[in-house]
Amino acid sequence: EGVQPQEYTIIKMEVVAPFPSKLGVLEGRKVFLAAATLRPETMYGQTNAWVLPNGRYGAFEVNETDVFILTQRAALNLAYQGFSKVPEKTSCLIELTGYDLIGLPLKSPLARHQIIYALPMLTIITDKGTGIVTSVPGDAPDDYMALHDLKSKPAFREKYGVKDGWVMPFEIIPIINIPEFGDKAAEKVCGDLKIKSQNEKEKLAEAKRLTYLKGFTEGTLLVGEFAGRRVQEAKPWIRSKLMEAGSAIMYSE
Ligand code: A2H
Repeated sequence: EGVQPQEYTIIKMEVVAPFPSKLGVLEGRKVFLAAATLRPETMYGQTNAWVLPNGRYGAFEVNETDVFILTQRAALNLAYQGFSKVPEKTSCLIELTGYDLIGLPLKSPLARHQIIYALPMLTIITDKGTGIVTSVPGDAPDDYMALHDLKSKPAFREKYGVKDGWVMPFEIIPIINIPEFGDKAAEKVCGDLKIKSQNEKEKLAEAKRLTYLKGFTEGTLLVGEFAGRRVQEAKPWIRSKLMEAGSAIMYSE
């Protein structure tokens, strides 16, 4: 845990019915994978969600209507921030693992594709955020490499039961221009640093450092309602719009 509180936007990625049998008890409810992000302005570039295959998740009632899938730890934090059916307690309908979530079809706010899929990422940390991550491979080096691993390694897809149709149709979406790195900053920086897979943690930390600051201070949006605007300017606007639409909430830890 850091000393400074981290302010995340939780993006509500709706699970599209009919649900698989593992999620059968949730049928008829509004169920969301709850993804924690620091970059709500990048949601135009979503290609999938990430889950940790061996991660332990649960489906929690956050109010009268909505069910969030996330870690128990995040559910308890949310309960103390006003997001639980039972004040200051979690209300878990069913325990799940990441394996149960792989392949779920999702409808995510601002995403270009009608449906995107939950896919395995091996570097998710379960004691940070919600344990669910939304994937923006144009801008996030971790997302770019994890999607690259799935696309380029059939054996990796097979190992986790990932169907080609959940991965192959989803190309990188250019959403932000950074003068030094172009329109697909993550691809450019991962290439420059010769990163080979999602497991190269030190190189990826460097790639994140290079893109994250420059993206915020020098980036310009290429798509959506705020195309042509600076990232710095558009970020709070897009976050507010997502919250007003009921597609996102704020979460801190
Ligand atoms: B970011 P910080 Cl486009 N494990 O969202 C691993 N990574 C996680 C996570 C977890 N449990 N929870 C959140 N994250 C990711 C978008 C994005 C992000 C872009 C560019 C950079 C970026 C799309 N993925 O993060 O350690 C989420 O990915 C660069 C740091 O709390 C979240 O924001 O600082 C970010 O890491 C939170 O990281």
